[in-house]
Amino acid sequence: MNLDEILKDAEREFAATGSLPILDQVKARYLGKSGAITAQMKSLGALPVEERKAAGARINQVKDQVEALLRERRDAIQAAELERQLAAESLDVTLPGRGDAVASLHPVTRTLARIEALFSSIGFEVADGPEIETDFYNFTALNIPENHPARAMHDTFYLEGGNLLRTHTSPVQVRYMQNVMKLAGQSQEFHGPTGGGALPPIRIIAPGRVYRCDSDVTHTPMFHQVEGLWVDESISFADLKGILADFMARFFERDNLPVRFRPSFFPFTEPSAEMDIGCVICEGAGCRVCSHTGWLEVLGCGMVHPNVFGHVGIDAERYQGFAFGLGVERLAMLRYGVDDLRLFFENDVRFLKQFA
Ligand code: 2NL
Repeated sequence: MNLDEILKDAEREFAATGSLPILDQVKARYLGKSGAITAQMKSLGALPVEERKAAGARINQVKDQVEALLRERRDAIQAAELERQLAAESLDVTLPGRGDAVASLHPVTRTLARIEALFSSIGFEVADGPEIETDFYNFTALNIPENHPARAMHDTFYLEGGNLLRTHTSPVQVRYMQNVMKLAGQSQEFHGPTGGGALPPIRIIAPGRVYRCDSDVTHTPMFHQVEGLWVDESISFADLKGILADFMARFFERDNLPVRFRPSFFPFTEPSAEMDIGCVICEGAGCRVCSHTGWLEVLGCGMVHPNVFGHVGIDAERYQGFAFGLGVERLAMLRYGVDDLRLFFENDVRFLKQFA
């Protein structure tokens, strides 16, 4: 093959190539170890000495031309690829923005805020504490016996090392009572200047997340609870009834909301009760939500058990108190007419938007 043909072929083949890896393969056919130009170089040795110099110069000239063609083609392919990439990644800066949605509070957050506002308005302080608790604060101090089913592995999330995720917010109230004793100088560990004096009234609610090993249509492993506690020298079950009946009437915005208390049992209160309100969905006529009874169970409550006072060093002969615990998701469902607990945990914006 003569050099002019080699040059023409190279030009044609380069022009027909559209990608860099293929171009490298084509290049090898001319400039590679067994390429056409290389073969020409090797054949020089067979020529008579006087012809070699001119022939060699001619081959080098063509080789330079092929290399120049190659560079040109490589640059063109690179430029085309860059062009393609820029076109694909281009931004249309004239599109309308997407940032005009207004956020809103989650219905559970709103319900918590409503409960806190109502109790704050009658002098309750809002207390909080750790979600990771010890066995003592979550169970022992609350008079929950060693063999109680709530302490079992399948009901409570235990952590390595023996701590656990609190199953109610009562531990916050236990810690609060301990701190009041310490500040009053009456705790066993701390002997302050006021030893022997009266305790200040303890009037708190403890809202927050709680955890139970439970998951089905009506239970989630994390949910929200509000517990409440009022301790003083003459707190009675009548105070409990008045405070809680008034709270429910204000929470549901009903002037004459029927309430009733049924005897119950909790290890941490004695006596204990469940509180029902007249069904706020059917006004007592009977519906699916109240199982056609006209009543809704809304919380558990009772008078603080003397053993609980004993665990925090409060004199149960001198002080009494009532306590209660309620589920926030349940109150939110009743107030907003939500019929499926799982909606609170799916973060579907179409659901959440309705509470803006
Ligand atoms: C429920 C309702 C309840 C309490 C929680 C409480 C807290 C202290 C002392 C005594 Cl520090 N009681 N909390 C009382 C009664 C009911 O929760 O259904 N619990 C399983």
